[in-house]
Amino acid sequence: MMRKIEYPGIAEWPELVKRPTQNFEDLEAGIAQTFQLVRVQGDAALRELAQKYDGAQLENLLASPEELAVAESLLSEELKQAILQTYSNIQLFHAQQAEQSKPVETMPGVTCWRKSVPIDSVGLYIPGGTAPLFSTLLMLGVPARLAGCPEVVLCTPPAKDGSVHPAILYTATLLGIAKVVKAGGAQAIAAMAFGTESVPAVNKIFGPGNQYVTVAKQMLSKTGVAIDLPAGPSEVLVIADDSANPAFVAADLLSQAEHGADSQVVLLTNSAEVLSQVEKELQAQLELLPRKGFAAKALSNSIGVVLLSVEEMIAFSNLYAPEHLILSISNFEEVLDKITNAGSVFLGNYSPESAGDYASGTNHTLPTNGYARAYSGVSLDSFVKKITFQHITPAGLQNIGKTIEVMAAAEGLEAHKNAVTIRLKEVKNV
Ligand code: HSO
Ligand code: ZN
Repeated sequence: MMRKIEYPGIAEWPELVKRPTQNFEDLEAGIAQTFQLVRVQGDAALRELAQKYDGAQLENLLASPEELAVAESLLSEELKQAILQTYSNIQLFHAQQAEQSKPVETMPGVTCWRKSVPIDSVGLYIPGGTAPLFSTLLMLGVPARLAGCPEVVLCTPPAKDGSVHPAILYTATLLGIAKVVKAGGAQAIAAMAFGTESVPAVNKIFGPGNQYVTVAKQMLSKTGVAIDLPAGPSEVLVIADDSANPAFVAADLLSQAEHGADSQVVLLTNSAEVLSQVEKELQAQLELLPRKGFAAKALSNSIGVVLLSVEEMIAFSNLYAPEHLILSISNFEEVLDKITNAGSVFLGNYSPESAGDYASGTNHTLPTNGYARAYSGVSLDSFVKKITFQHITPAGLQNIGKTIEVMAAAEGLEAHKNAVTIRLKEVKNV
Protein backbone atom coordinates (compact mmCIF):
# COMPACT_ATOMS: atom_id res chain seq x y z
CA MET A 1 0.00 0.00 0.00
CA MET A 2 0.96 3.65 -0.34
CA ARG A 3 3.14 5.37 2.22
CA LYS A 4 1.17 7.90 4.31
CA ILE A 5 2.61 11.28 5.18
CA GLU A 6 0.70 13.82 7.26
CA TYR A 7 1.29 17.56 7.04
CA PRO A 8 4.88 17.54 5.79
CA GLY A 9 6.62 20.92 6.10
CA ILE A 10 7.67 22.66 2.91
CA ALA A 11 11.30 21.75 3.58
CA GLU A 12 10.37 18.07 3.22
CA TRP A 13 8.64 18.47 -0.14
CA PRO A 14 11.68 18.28 -2.44
CA GLU A 15 12.47 14.84 -1.04
CA LEU A 16 8.83 13.70 -1.42
CA VAL A 17 8.53 14.76 -5.07
CA LYS A 18 11.63 12.80 -6.10
CA ARG A 19 10.95 9.84 -8.37
CA PRO A 20 12.77 6.60 -7.61
CA THR A 21 16.10 6.98 -9.39
CA GLN A 22 16.75 4.89 -12.40
CA ASN A 23 20.25 4.19 -13.49
CA PHE A 24 20.46 2.70 -16.92
CA GLU A 25 24.14 3.25 -17.57
CA ASP A 26 24.92 -0.44 -17.35
CA LEU A 27 22.55 -1.08 -20.27
CA GLU A 28 24.44 1.20 -22.62
CA ALA A 29 27.24 -1.17 -23.61
CA GLY A 30 24.81 -3.94 -24.61
CA ILE A 31 22.66 -1.49 -26.54
CA ALA A 32 25.70 -0.12 -28.36
CA GLN A 33 26.44 -3.71 -29.47
CA THR A 34 22.89 -4.06 -30.76
CA PHE A 35 23.32 -0.78 -32.68
CA GLN A 36 26.49 -2.08 -34.27
CA LEU A 37 24.85 -5.36 -35.27
CA VAL A 38 21.89 -3.57 -36.88
CA ARG A 39 24.14 -1.05 -38.58
CA VAL A 40 26.34 -3.72 -40.12
CA GLN A 41 23.88 -6.54 -40.80
CA GLY A 42 20.60 -4.67 -41.31
CA ASP A 43 17.59 -6.95 -41.78
CA ALA A 44 19.62 -10.07 -40.93
CA ALA A 45 20.32 -8.60 -37.48
CA LEU A 46 16.63 -7.81 -36.97
CA ARG A 47 15.72 -11.42 -37.83
CA GLU A 48 18.37 -12.80 -35.51
CA LEU A 49 17.27 -10.56 -32.63
CA ALA A 50 13.56 -11.32 -33.18
CA GLN A 51 14.49 -14.95 -32.74
CA LYS A 52 16.60 -14.23 -29.67
CA TYR A 53 14.33 -11.80 -27.80
CA ASP A 54 10.82 -12.46 -29.13
CA GLY A 55 11.22 -16.15 -29.93
CA ALA A 56 9.87 -15.44 -33.42
CA GLN A 57 11.18 -16.95 -36.64
CA LEU A 58 10.56 -14.29 -39.28
CA GLU A 59 10.86 -14.70 -43.01
CA ASN A 60 9.48 -11.33 -43.81
CA LEU A 61 10.15 -8.49 -41.39
CA LEU A 62 7.22 -6.49 -42.69
CA ALA A 63 3.60 -7.41 -42.00
CA SER A 64 2.27 -8.63 -45.35
CA PRO A 65 -0.63 -6.92 -47.16
CA GLU A 66 -2.68 -10.06 -46.40
CA GLU A 67 -1.96 -9.84 -42.68
CA LEU A 68 -2.94 -6.19 -42.71
CA ALA A 69 -6.11 -6.89 -44.68
CA VAL A 70 -7.30 -9.76 -42.51
CA ALA A 71 -6.82 -7.90 -39.21
CA GLU A 72 -10.16 -6.12 -39.44
CA SER A 73 -12.08 -9.40 -39.52
CA LEU A 74 -10.37 -10.48 -36.29
CA LEU A 75 -11.77 -7.56 -34.28
CA SER A 76 -15.22 -7.20 -32.81
CA GLU A 77 -17.53 -4.60 -34.29
CA GLU A 78 -17.57 -2.92 -30.88
CA LEU A 79 -13.79 -2.52 -30.75
CA LYS A 80 -13.64 -1.22 -34.31
CA GLN A 81 -16.29 1.40 -33.49
CA ALA A 82 -14.36 2.42 -30.38
CA ILE A 83 -11.16 2.80 -32.39
CA LEU A 84 -12.98 4.89 -35.01
CA GLN A 85 -14.54 7.13 -32.37
CA THR A 86 -11.16 7.64 -30.70
CA TYR A 87 -9.56 8.35 -34.06
CA SER A 88 -12.13 11.01 -34.81
CA ASN A 89 -11.78 12.73 -31.41
CA ILE A 90 -7.98 12.80 -31.57
CA GLN A 91 -8.23 14.14 -35.11
CA LEU A 92 -10.63 16.91 -34.08
CA PHE A 93 -8.51 17.99 -31.15
CA HIS A 94 -5.19 17.93 -32.99
CA ALA A 95 -6.49 19.58 -36.18
CA GLN A 96 -7.17 22.68 -34.06
CA GLN A 97 -3.47 22.91 -33.30
CA ALA A 98 -2.53 23.77 -36.88
CA GLU A 99 -0.88 27.17 -36.98
CA GLN A 100 -1.88 29.69 -39.63
CA SER A 101 1.09 31.18 -41.38
CA LYS A 102 0.57 34.97 -41.04
CA PRO A 103 3.09 37.38 -42.63
CA VAL A 104 4.10 40.23 -40.32
CA GLU A 105 5.56 43.47 -41.61
CA THR A 106 7.95 44.29 -38.76
CA MET A 107 9.03 47.50 -40.54
CA PRO A 108 7.83 48.90 -43.83
CA GLY A 109 9.30 46.67 -46.53
CA VAL A 110 10.44 43.98 -44.07
CA THR A 111 8.10 41.00 -44.09
CA CYS A 112 8.57 37.87 -41.97
CA TRP A 113 6.51 34.73 -41.67
CA ARG A 114 6.70 31.22 -40.32
CA LYS A 115 5.47 28.05 -41.90
CA SER A 116 4.95 24.57 -40.48
CA VAL A 117 6.52 21.94 -42.67
CA PRO A 118 6.07 18.24 -41.92
CA ILE A 119 9.05 16.15 -40.88
CA ASP A 120 9.90 14.01 -43.91
CA SER A 121 10.11 10.68 -42.21
CA VAL A 122 8.98 9.60 -38.74
CA GLY A 123 9.20 6.28 -36.90
CA LEU A 124 6.62 5.14 -34.38
CA TYR A 125 7.49 2.50 -31.82
CA ILE A 126 4.61 0.59 -30.23
CA PRO A 127 5.55 -1.86 -27.49
CA GLY A 128 4.18 -5.37 -27.44
CA GLY A 129 4.53 -7.29 -24.23
CA THR A 130 1.96 -7.17 -21.47
CA ALA A 131 -0.45 -4.74 -23.21
CA PRO A 132 -0.68 -4.04 -26.97
CA LEU A 133 -0.94 -0.24 -26.93
CA PHE A 134 -2.86 0.43 -30.12
CA SER A 135 -4.20 3.55 -28.40
CA THR A 136 -0.63 4.90 -28.50
CA LEU A 137 -0.52 4.18 -32.22
CA LEU A 138 -3.54 6.48 -32.63
CA MET A 139 -1.97 9.15 -30.40
CA LEU A 140 1.12 9.24 -32.63
CA GLY A 141 -0.29 8.26 -36.00
CA VAL A 142 -3.17 10.73 -36.13
CA PRO A 143 -1.04 13.86 -35.63
CA ALA A 144 1.64 12.42 -37.96
CA ARG A 145 -1.01 12.12 -40.66
CA LEU A 146 -2.52 15.53 -39.93
CA ALA A 147 0.92 17.12 -40.11
CA GLY A 148 1.38 15.46 -43.50
CA CYS A 149 4.59 13.51 -42.79
CA PRO A 150 5.25 11.76 -46.11
CA GLU A 151 6.79 8.65 -44.56
CA VAL A 152 5.53 6.97 -41.41
CA VAL A 153 7.08 3.67 -40.28
CA LEU A 154 5.80 1.56 -37.44
CA CYS A 155 7.93 -0.88 -35.44
CA THR A 156 6.39 -3.30 -32.99
CA PRO A 157 7.68 -6.57 -31.59
CA PRO A 158 6.16 -9.79 -32.95
CA ALA A 159 4.57 -12.51 -30.83
CA LYS A 160 6.28 -15.93 -30.77
CA ASP A 161 4.31 -17.04 -33.81
CA GLY A 162 5.50 -14.00 -35.74
CA SER A 163 2.14 -12.23 -35.59
CA VAL A 164 1.27 -8.69 -34.56
CA HIS A 165 -1.90 -7.91 -32.57
CA PRO A 166 -4.76 -7.37 -35.07
CA ALA A 167 -5.83 -4.11 -33.38
CA ILE A 168 -2.36 -2.69 -34.11
CA LEU A 169 -2.57 -3.85 -37.73
CA TYR A 170 -6.12 -2.55 -38.18
CA THR A 171 -5.18 0.83 -36.68
CA ALA A 172 -2.08 1.01 -38.90
CA THR A 173 -4.27 0.44 -41.94
CA LEU A 174 -6.70 3.16 -40.84
CA LEU A 175 -3.75 5.51 -40.58
CA GLY A 176 -2.47 4.51 -44.01
CA ILE A 177 0.73 3.05 -42.56
CA ALA A 178 1.79 0.26 -44.88
CA LYS A 179 5.23 -0.33 -43.36
CA VAL A 180 4.65 -2.31 -40.19
CA VAL A 181 8.00 -3.73 -39.14
CA LYS A 182 8.09 -6.70 -36.80
CA ALA A 183 10.93 -5.52 -34.61
CA GLY A 184 11.09 -4.58 -30.96
CA GLY A 185 13.53 -3.26 -28.39
CA ALA A 186 16.74 -1.37 -29.02
CA GLN A 187 17.12 -3.12 -32.38
CA ALA A 188 13.89 -1.53 -33.66
CA ILE A 189 15.06 1.90 -32.57
CA ALA A 190 18.43 1.31 -34.22
CA ALA A 191 16.77 0.18 -37.45
CA MET A 192 14.71 3.38 -37.62
CA ALA A 193 17.77 5.51 -36.90
CA PHE A 194 20.23 3.88 -39.32
CA GLY A 195 17.88 2.28 -41.84
CA THR A 196 18.07 -1.33 -43.05
CA GLU A 197 16.95 -3.02 -46.27
CA SER A 198 13.34 -3.07 -45.02
CA VAL A 199 13.29 -0.10 -42.67
CA PRO A 200 13.90 3.42 -43.93
CA ALA A 201 16.02 5.69 -41.73
CA VAL A 202 13.78 8.32 -40.13
CA ASN A 203 14.33 11.84 -38.84
CA LYS A 204 12.41 11.48 -35.58
CA ILE A 205 11.44 8.52 -33.40
CA PHE A 206 8.32 8.47 -31.24
CA GLY A 207 6.79 6.11 -28.74
CA PRO A 208 7.09 4.52 -25.34
CA GLY A 209 8.92 1.35 -24.50
CA ASN A 210 10.85 -0.59 -21.92
CA GLN A 211 14.18 0.54 -20.51
CA TYR A 212 16.10 -0.74 -23.54
CA VAL A 213 13.93 1.29 -25.90
CA THR A 214 14.20 4.36 -23.68
CA VAL A 215 17.97 4.18 -23.38
CA ALA A 216 18.34 3.43 -27.11
CA LYS A 217 16.31 6.55 -27.95
CA GLN A 218 18.36 8.65 -25.57
CA MET A 219 21.65 7.37 -26.99
CA LEU A 220 20.56 8.00 -30.57
CA SER A 221 19.27 11.46 -29.78
CA LYS A 222 22.89 12.44 -29.23
CA THR A 223 23.70 11.41 -32.79
CA GLY A 224 21.26 13.60 -34.67
CA VAL A 225 18.01 11.63 -34.70
CA ALA A 226 15.27 13.51 -32.88
CA ILE A 227 13.09 11.84 -30.25
CA ASP A 228 9.68 12.77 -28.89
CA LEU A 229 10.25 13.00 -25.13
CA PRO A 230 12.60 11.69 -22.51
CA ALA A 231 10.35 8.89 -21.25
CA GLY A 232 10.00 7.58 -17.73
CA PRO A 233 7.43 5.44 -15.91
CA SER A 234 3.83 6.72 -16.01
CA GLU A 235 2.42 8.86 -13.20
CA VAL A 236 -0.79 10.34 -11.88
CA LEU A 237 -1.28 12.80 -9.05
CA VAL A 238 -4.79 13.21 -7.63
CA ILE A 239 -5.79 16.22 -5.55
CA ALA A 240 -8.90 15.37 -3.55
CA ASP A 241 -10.92 17.36 -1.05
CA ASP A 242 -13.99 16.13 0.84
CA SER A 243 -16.14 16.54 -2.29
CA ALA A 244 -14.19 13.71 -3.94
CA ASN A 245 -15.64 10.24 -4.30
CA PRO A 246 -13.07 7.90 -2.65
CA ALA A 247 -14.05 4.98 -4.90
CA PHE A 248 -13.46 7.10 -8.02
CA VAL A 249 -10.14 8.36 -6.67
CA ALA A 250 -8.98 4.81 -5.90
CA ALA A 251 -10.04 3.66 -9.38
CA ASP A 252 -8.01 6.47 -10.97
CA LEU A 253 -4.92 5.68 -8.88
CA LEU A 254 -5.19 2.00 -9.82
CA SER A 255 -5.72 2.77 -13.50
CA GLN A 256 -2.29 4.29 -13.58
CA ALA A 257 -0.70 1.82 -11.14
CA GLU A 258 -1.65 -1.12 -13.36
CA HIS A 259 0.65 0.11 -16.15
CA GLY A 260 3.71 -1.35 -14.48
CA ALA A 261 5.49 -2.05 -11.25
CA ASP A 262 7.45 1.19 -11.70
CA SER A 263 4.39 3.45 -12.16
CA GLN A 264 4.01 6.24 -9.60
CA VAL A 265 0.75 7.38 -8.11
CA VAL A 266 0.33 10.20 -5.62
CA LEU A 267 -2.71 11.26 -3.65
CA LEU A 268 -2.85 14.69 -2.08
CA THR A 269 -5.76 15.53 0.19
CA ASN A 270 -6.63 18.06 2.85
CA SER A 271 -8.78 15.50 4.65
CA ALA A 272 -7.30 12.60 6.62
CA GLU A 273 -10.74 11.01 6.37
CA VAL A 274 -10.61 11.01 2.55
CA LEU A 275 -7.17 9.39 2.66
CA SER A 276 -8.36 6.53 4.84
CA GLN A 277 -11.47 5.98 2.72
CA VAL A 278 -9.40 5.94 -0.46
CA GLU A 279 -7.08 3.38 1.15
CA LYS A 280 -10.00 1.12 1.92
CA GLU A 281 -11.22 1.41 -1.65
CA LEU A 282 -7.74 0.69 -2.98
CA GLN A 283 -7.61 -2.56 -1.02
CA ALA A 284 -11.01 -3.67 -2.24
CA GLN A 285 -10.60 -2.71 -5.89
CA LEU A 286 -7.03 -4.01 -6.14
CA GLU A 287 -8.17 -7.53 -5.28
CA LEU A 288 -10.33 -7.64 -8.40
CA LEU A 289 -7.71 -6.55 -10.91
CA PRO A 290 -6.11 -9.00 -13.32
CA ARG A 291 -2.94 -6.88 -13.21
CA LYS A 292 -3.00 -6.78 -9.42
CA GLY A 293 0.68 -7.74 -9.20
CA PHE A 294 1.86 -4.66 -11.09
CA ALA A 295 -0.61 -2.36 -9.36
CA ALA A 296 0.31 -3.53 -5.86
CA LYS A 297 4.02 -3.08 -6.57
CA ALA A 298 3.41 0.43 -7.98
CA LEU A 299 1.33 1.35 -4.93
CA SER A 300 4.14 0.29 -2.64
CA ASN A 301 6.34 2.99 -4.27
CA SER A 302 3.63 5.61 -3.99
CA ILE A 303 2.56 8.20 -1.45
CA GLY A 304 -0.61 9.59 0.10
CA VAL A 305 0.00 13.04 1.54
CA VAL A 306 -2.27 15.07 3.82
CA LEU A 307 -1.80 18.81 3.42
CA LEU A 308 -3.49 21.84 4.92
CA SER A 309 -5.30 23.47 2.04
CA VAL A 310 -6.06 23.41 -1.66
CA GLU A 311 -3.38 26.11 -2.17
CA GLU A 312 -0.81 23.89 -0.51
CA MET A 313 -1.82 20.90 -2.60
CA ILE A 314 -1.51 22.88 -5.83
CA ALA A 315 1.92 24.14 -4.75
CA PHE A 316 3.04 20.57 -4.00
CA SER A 317 1.69 19.38 -7.33
CA ASN A 318 3.51 22.15 -9.20
CA LEU A 319 6.73 21.07 -7.54
CA TYR A 320 6.07 17.41 -8.46
CA ALA A 321 5.07 18.33 -12.06
CA PRO A 322 2.93 15.24 -12.68
CA GLU A 323 2.36 13.66 -16.07
CA HIS A 324 -1.37 13.50 -15.22
CA LEU A 325 -3.12 15.67 -12.67
CA ILE A 326 -6.67 14.98 -11.52
CA LEU A 327 -8.50 17.71 -9.59
CA SER A 328 -11.25 16.08 -7.55
CA ILE A 329 -12.09 19.26 -5.68
CA SER A 330 -15.28 21.30 -5.56
CA ASN A 331 -13.96 24.60 -6.93
CA PHE A 332 -11.53 23.41 -9.52
CA GLU A 333 -12.31 26.36 -11.83
CA GLU A 334 -10.83 28.72 -9.27
CA VAL A 335 -7.40 27.09 -9.24
CA LEU A 336 -6.81 26.42 -12.93
CA ASP A 337 -4.59 29.48 -13.34
CA LYS A 338 -2.44 28.35 -10.43
CA ILE A 339 -1.44 25.11 -12.17
CA THR A 340 1.98 25.74 -13.64
CA ASN A 341 3.53 22.28 -14.11
CA ALA A 342 1.55 19.29 -15.42
CA GLY A 343 1.31 17.24 -18.60
CA SER A 344 -2.47 16.87 -18.82
CA VAL A 345 -5.15 17.90 -16.32
CA PHE A 346 -8.51 16.20 -15.58
CA LEU A 347 -11.19 18.27 -13.89
CA GLY A 348 -13.94 17.23 -11.52
CA ASN A 349 -15.28 13.87 -10.43
CA TYR A 350 -16.32 12.68 -13.87
CA SER A 351 -13.11 13.18 -15.85
CA PRO A 352 -11.06 10.02 -15.29
CA GLU A 353 -7.53 9.86 -16.63
CA SER A 354 -8.66 6.92 -18.77
CA ALA A 355 -10.65 9.37 -20.88
CA GLY A 356 -7.45 11.11 -21.92
CA ASP A 357 -5.55 7.83 -22.17
CA TYR A 358 -7.98 6.66 -24.81
CA ALA A 359 -10.70 8.67 -26.30
CA SER A 360 -11.43 12.30 -25.36
CA GLY A 361 -9.01 13.62 -27.97
CA THR A 362 -6.00 14.91 -25.98
CA ASN A 363 -2.69 13.18 -26.46
CA HIS A 364 -1.51 10.62 -23.96
CA THR A 365 2.19 10.85 -24.81
CA LEU A 366 3.17 13.19 -22.01
CA PRO A 367 6.19 14.34 -20.01
CA THR A 368 6.97 12.16 -16.98
CA ASN A 369 9.59 12.30 -14.27
CA GLY A 370 9.21 16.04 -13.65
CA TYR A 371 9.81 16.94 -17.28
CA ALA A 372 6.42 18.70 -17.25
CA ARG A 373 8.35 21.59 -15.69
CA ALA A 374 9.70 22.38 -19.13
CA TYR A 375 8.26 20.00 -21.73
CA SER A 376 4.84 19.61 -23.36
CA GLY A 377 3.21 16.38 -24.45
CA VAL A 378 3.14 15.21 -28.05
CA SER A 379 0.99 17.37 -30.33
CA LEU A 380 0.74 18.33 -33.96
CA ASP A 381 3.84 20.49 -33.40
CA SER A 382 5.89 17.38 -32.62
CA PHE A 383 5.55 16.30 -36.27
CA VAL A 384 6.52 19.56 -37.96
CA LYS A 385 9.38 21.97 -38.18
CA LYS A 386 8.65 25.66 -38.18
CA ILE A 387 10.58 27.38 -40.92
CA THR A 388 10.84 31.17 -40.90
CA PHE A 389 10.89 33.19 -44.12
CA GLN A 390 11.61 36.86 -44.78
CA HIS A 391 11.52 39.18 -47.71
CA ILE A 392 13.05 42.64 -47.65
CA THR A 393 12.47 45.19 -50.39
CA PRO A 394 15.13 47.77 -51.35
CA ALA A 395 13.12 50.38 -49.42
CA GLY A 396 12.84 47.94 -46.52
CA LEU A 397 16.62 47.53 -46.43
CA GLN A 398 16.98 51.29 -46.31
CA ASN A 399 14.68 51.29 -43.28
CA ILE A 400 16.39 48.50 -41.35
CA GLY A 401 19.95 48.68 -42.73
CA LYS A 402 21.40 51.16 -40.25
CA THR A 403 20.21 49.07 -37.28
CA ILE A 404 21.91 45.97 -38.66
CA GLU A 405 25.13 47.84 -39.40
CA VAL A 406 25.32 49.31 -35.91
CA MET A 407 24.61 45.95 -34.22
CA ALA A 408 27.15 44.10 -36.40
CA ALA A 409 29.85 46.72 -35.83
CA ALA A 410 29.26 46.58 -32.08
CA GLU A 411 29.70 42.80 -32.13
CA GLY A 412 32.89 43.26 -34.13
CA LEU A 413 31.49 41.35 -37.10
CA GLU A 414 32.51 43.50 -40.04
CA ALA A 415 31.47 41.00 -42.74
CA HIS A 416 27.93 40.99 -41.39
CA LYS A 417 27.86 44.78 -41.57
CA ASN A 418 29.25 44.73 -45.06
CA ALA A 419 26.50 42.43 -46.36
CA VAL A 420 24.15 45.35 -45.70
CA THR A 421 26.46 48.23 -46.65
CA ILE A 422 27.24 46.76 -50.07
CA ARG A 423 23.53 46.57 -50.87
CA LEU A 424 22.67 50.01 -49.51
CA LYS A 425 25.33 51.53 -51.77
CA GLU A 426 23.73 49.88 -54.77
CA VAL A 427 20.22 50.89 -53.74
CA LYS A 428 21.33 54.54 -53.50
CA ASN A 429 22.88 54.38 -56.98
CA VAL A 430 19.62 53.43 -58.74
N1 HSO B 1 -1.44 6.23 -19.29
C1 HSO B 1 -0.57 5.98 -20.43
C2 HSO B 1 -1.25 5.80 -21.72
C3 HSO B 1 -2.14 4.62 -21.88
N2 HSO B 1 -3.02 4.18 -20.99
C4 HSO B 1 -2.26 3.80 -22.97
C5 HSO B 1 -3.68 3.16 -21.51
N3 HSO B 1 -3.20 2.91 -22.71
C6 HSO B 1 0.36 7.17 -20.64
O1 HSO B 1 0.76 7.78 -19.54
ZN1 ZN C 1 -2.90 4.69 -18.92
